[in-house]
Amino acid sequence: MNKIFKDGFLWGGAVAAHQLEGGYQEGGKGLSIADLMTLGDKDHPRELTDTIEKGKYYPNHKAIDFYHHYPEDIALMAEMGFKAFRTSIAWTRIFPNGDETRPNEEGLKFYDNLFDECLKYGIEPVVTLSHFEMPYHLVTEYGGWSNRKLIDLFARFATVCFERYHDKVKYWMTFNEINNQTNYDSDGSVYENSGIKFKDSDDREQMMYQAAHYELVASAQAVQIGHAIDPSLQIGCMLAVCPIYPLTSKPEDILFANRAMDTRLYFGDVHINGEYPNWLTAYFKNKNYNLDITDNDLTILKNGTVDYVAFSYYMSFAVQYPGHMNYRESTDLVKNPYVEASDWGWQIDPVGLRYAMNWMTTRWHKPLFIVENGLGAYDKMTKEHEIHDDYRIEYMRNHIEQMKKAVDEDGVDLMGYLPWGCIDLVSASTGEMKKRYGFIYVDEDDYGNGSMQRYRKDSFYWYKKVIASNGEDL
Ligand code: P53
Repeated sequence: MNKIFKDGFLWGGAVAAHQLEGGYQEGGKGLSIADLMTLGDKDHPRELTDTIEKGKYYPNHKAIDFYHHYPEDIALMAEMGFKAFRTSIAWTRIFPNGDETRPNEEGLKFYDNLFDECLKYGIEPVVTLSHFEMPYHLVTEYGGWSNRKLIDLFARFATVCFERYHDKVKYWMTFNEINNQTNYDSDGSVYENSGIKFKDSDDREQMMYQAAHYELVASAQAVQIGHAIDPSLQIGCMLAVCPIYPLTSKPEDILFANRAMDTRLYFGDVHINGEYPNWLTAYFKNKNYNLDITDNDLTILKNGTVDYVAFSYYMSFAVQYPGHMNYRESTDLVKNPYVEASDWGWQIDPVGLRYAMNWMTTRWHKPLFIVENGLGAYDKMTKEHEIHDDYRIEYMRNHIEQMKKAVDEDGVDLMGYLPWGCIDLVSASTGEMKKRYGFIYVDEDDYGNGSMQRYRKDSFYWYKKVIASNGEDL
């Protein structure tokens, strides 16, 4: 038995409400931003429509119908030996419009049942409060997170969740991949994080920093609320970690790569240190950004620092100095000649995981929790209902090996490993079903056709063995 990973290491998997539940109008659920995103693909971004338009397909409406299948699905995860299962609470099941004063009991009940189902098998639920699915009403009536009022509405939602579930859920995260919106030129990323739809005249970068500030304050407030309700709760932040390398050893490339990484991960600095880093304060000043950041906000940030750092890891990036220090993700990334990429162009880099874990440990001195990792790939089911996904096994094996080195040789404090989309689900970036991550195959195509039957992939049996041996048998 491997002794590298500590006792109680949280092996399991991760999903998000809007990408698997379906039942988008059941149990009193309100319309979320994810319910208004059409199907796209790797060359065509998902459309963000204002209403549900006839003739367009919205994959999150049905997703994999986890809303009705969850007992069967959790049983399969238990069969793999899961110790933990990460999901999110759909804000719209609890507050359908987001600004009601009283929560929707039917929505609360659904998550009671789901968490009980996990606990029945000794599976620890790990819960994200906000994972790309705020109520759409908050977009139309408030302008999403460009509005300070969202801080209080989020606090109300967080309070209800902590009060209701604190006996069942110990591990929490506030905002999923809060730093994805660093790429403010991507309509989808800012919409998913902040519920903002830009007009042509908008200063996208400034608006992103303002929205992120309100979210960081809301997060810090939620940490304080959660700890007041139950001091034993572990509340983390959640970052999309894509380390950024300099393409060459040219000093300007190194300097710029550092700045790019600081830009993507300053969110972590605020979550963990409770204050903005100097370079960013200087940057706001030099850009003449007049952000609404009050003294009271700064106090809240200081008093609401997180207990651990949860992160996703899929890929690394590379940059070359573009002649200025203002990192712009939509234009500044270059291809790294040393790594391969997935069919969706995500650069596969297991060593980058070890690099990132070292970077974060040195910088933040907090326990780390890998709450997403995996390979989105096309799977084929044979006539015998088998799925030979050796490419996925190889991807994970290589990443777990680097994880071991980080813990064993570098002394990283790692809480667990929860690979993404442990059951096939709707892709966040493209809306496709065929970009699959699961150990469990769901017989459903991009348009929701199929038997919806679940099947064990080869990786299912492999991962079961990995968990049983605590990471020894890869
Ligand atoms: P999909 C971009 C870069 C890294 C992670 O992504 C990202 C994204 C946005 O898609 O998202 C996370 O489904 C996210 C999940 C998402 C998963 O990675 O686009 O937290 O919701 O499904 C994989 O292949």
